[in-house]
Amino acid sequence: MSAALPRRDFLTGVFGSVLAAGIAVPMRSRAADLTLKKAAQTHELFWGAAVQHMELARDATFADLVAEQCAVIVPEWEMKWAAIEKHRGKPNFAQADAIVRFASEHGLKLRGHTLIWHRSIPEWAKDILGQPGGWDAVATHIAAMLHRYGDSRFIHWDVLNEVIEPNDGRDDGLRASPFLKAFGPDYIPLSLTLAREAAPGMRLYINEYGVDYDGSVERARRAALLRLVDTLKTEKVPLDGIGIQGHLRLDGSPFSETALSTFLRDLASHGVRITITELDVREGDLKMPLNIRDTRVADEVRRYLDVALQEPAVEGIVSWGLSDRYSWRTTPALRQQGLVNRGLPFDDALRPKAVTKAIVAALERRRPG
Ligand code: 9MR
Repeated sequence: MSAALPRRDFLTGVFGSVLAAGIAVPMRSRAADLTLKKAAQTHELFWGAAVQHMELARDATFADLVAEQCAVIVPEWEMKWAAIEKHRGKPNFAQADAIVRFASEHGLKLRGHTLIWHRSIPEWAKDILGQPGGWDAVATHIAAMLHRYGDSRFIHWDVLNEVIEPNDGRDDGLRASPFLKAFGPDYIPLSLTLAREAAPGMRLYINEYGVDYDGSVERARRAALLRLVDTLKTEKVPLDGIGIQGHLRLDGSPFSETALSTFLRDLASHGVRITITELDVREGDLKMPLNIRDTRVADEVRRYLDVALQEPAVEGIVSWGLSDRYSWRTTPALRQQGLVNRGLPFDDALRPKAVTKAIVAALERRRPG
């Protein structure tokens, strides 16, 4: 692939190679017709990306790429509790609203992210969670967010994020978070129930990380998450979906196709839908030749999506960022050294690369559900 190839010609090329491989897909007359959004929609999936409001406001070319490639956007941090309610009782929705406005201006849907996360608790709330009235603060937050953002502009809400942590040593594998310490494991069904009351039509998700590979911790995480879903479903707690974050990495972590596909099947058998919610790849060596790096990233994503997309309950994919220009993986320290992690669909210059092609090809291999 030529790095200089314009985006749309590249995607036409992808389409051409899919046709050459003998897979019947309709030929499009306009190259721009094939985007991640369209490739996903053809297979009844959605493509989305996490974005930050300032990227959209300051970088028009990037904003155009988001509108062109995504059906769904996810606020990367603007809807988290610590961002919304820095001062108790004085929520500031301006940054979150900016993302919602961008979505409606461009005909995009949103995934809400996230109501209850141990890493985004306002300072004032940390102090009161365990005290009388602590639960009221949580409940007020859930209700306020869903009254404002619980309508049909949103396809899902991640009510709870990262509630599993086997390393915390509990028998149930739940994270010993400030929420669990203050309210016990019931905070999970209580949060979901409040979310259902506040937004009866919303699809409610639990979002989890570290379930993709096949090391001992990942196995324990998968088992704990399945147990949690089983309990919640048995108790008829409102839960519609499980988000699998899909933060991949090139560090040689063991991967098992069978373990991943069995896990997704087991989840689906409990009647939940599944979204890959935070897809990206953490590279190891950022100093290797670009073509080798890009091939490795593409291979990792292909191997993962080829398993995940064969599960009919998977309804969509969200990448955690759309371009390497804006990725939490490229820390300020890396950027300062002139290094950029290349783990997202488009590169730093907003050009497609090997992974873009791998994603489109994996989407094309999705069997009809
Ligand atoms: O990428 C997000 C980063 O910009 C924020 O500063 C951070 C704290 O809000 O959250 C990051 O997103 C996380 C996501 O919400 C949950 N899974 C892990 C993501 C990366 O840390």
